[in-house]
Amino acid sequence: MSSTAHLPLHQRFPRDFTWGVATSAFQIEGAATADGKGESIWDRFCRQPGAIADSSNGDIACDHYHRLEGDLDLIASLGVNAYRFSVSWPRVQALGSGAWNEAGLAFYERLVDGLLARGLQPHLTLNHWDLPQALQEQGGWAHRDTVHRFVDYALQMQRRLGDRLRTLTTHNEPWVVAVLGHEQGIFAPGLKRRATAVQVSHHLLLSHGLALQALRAEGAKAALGIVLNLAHIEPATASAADRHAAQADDARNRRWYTDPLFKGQYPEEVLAELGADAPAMQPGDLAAIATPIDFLGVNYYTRGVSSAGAPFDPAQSGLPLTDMGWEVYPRGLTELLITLHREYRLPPTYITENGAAFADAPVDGRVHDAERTEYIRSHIAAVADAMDLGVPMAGYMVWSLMDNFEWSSGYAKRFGIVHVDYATQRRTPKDSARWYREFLGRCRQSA
Ligand code: IFM
Repeated sequence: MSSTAHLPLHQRFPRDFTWGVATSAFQIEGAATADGKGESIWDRFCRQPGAIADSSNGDIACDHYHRLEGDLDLIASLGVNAYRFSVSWPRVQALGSGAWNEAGLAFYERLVDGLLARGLQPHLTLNHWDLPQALQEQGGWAHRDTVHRFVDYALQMQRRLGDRLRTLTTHNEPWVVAVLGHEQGIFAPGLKRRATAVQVSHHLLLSHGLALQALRAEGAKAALGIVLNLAHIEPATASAADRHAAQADDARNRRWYTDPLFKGQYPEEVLAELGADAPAMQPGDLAAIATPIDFLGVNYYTRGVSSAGAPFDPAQSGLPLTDMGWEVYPRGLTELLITLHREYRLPPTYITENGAAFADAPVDGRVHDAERTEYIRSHIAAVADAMDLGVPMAGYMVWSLMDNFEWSSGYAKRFGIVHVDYATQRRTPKDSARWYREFLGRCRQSA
């Protein structure tokens, strides 16, 4: 392995590297009740008083559902070769079981065909959190039957689109669904019980594994995988207590997902800590979860800092912070990838999300988001550093194509490289989009 650190950044990536932008259905589509779409748990959660910072919802969002062609042109204009999006399950199957909604399926057919017509690889995610509300009424992800409903949904999407997808991801960020949605209650469905969250995490992983088996049995053509939100976790100080806290946090938040996926077992120390809250499992569950993946998707935004004492305050670290209050820490991405590769020998790995929220607004038709540009540039360099050290990186995708509904933060946090004026739905590429396009142009020329 040789270092490429002396080369200009655009010369550090292979010709076939995937470069993209990412979104998710609920965050951009709007059209919440159009053409037979059913209610999702996020539609319902947004209506709970106090759930969303600006009391907004996804009813209109970026109105992407009605602006598909223009948005596809916008993506193509960025010079990327890939687009990561998710399917709204209740748009294609209103109740999460039973009848399929032809209008919803047709929308995603147009999306995928529109990408291919523009020379863009489609990267589809099945579950980016908007579970049909009807399934929630029956227990949602805490209920084992939802696992089988999800497998049916995965097969239906493969039958309709599987021959045209580059990758098919089962779940986006199962930790968020389990912990924020079912333990902390700050995301849909807003439950606050640790045992439920743990059971949910198990069912998400199980449905991932069983879906992969079913998809392969039907001749999957797309590469199959899962997307995890992962942080490189460091101790606040070198003290033994802080180092122990970091190891424990790493086990709870990262290895709880990566160990079963790659090794077929949950971390013993977390099972011991959970005691009676450990998940109910059936024989064969862990083997199903460990069904080999074709790729891993990693969503990386910042590091984690663990302390045995008072919680670490990012504002005191001296590092730049994004609008989310998250430290800008690109080296953590390299460290994380190296740790994962050392522990599990990674399959081809994509950075499926990376980006930053900053408050920005157009001035004379331009948005000068130098901080976001530097964030993206420095994290792309961190990916190149990981490749130098042997990590099999396959692609990088910016979160996000455009400003959108940032869950419980509503529309106040802007992650896009394209600015959205929600009053007019006008899209304005920010300086970061211009930089990305120029950078990708240089990559193409030197490859
Ligand atoms: O907007 C989210 C996305 O839906 C999942 N990953 C993190 C992003 C920023 O918070």
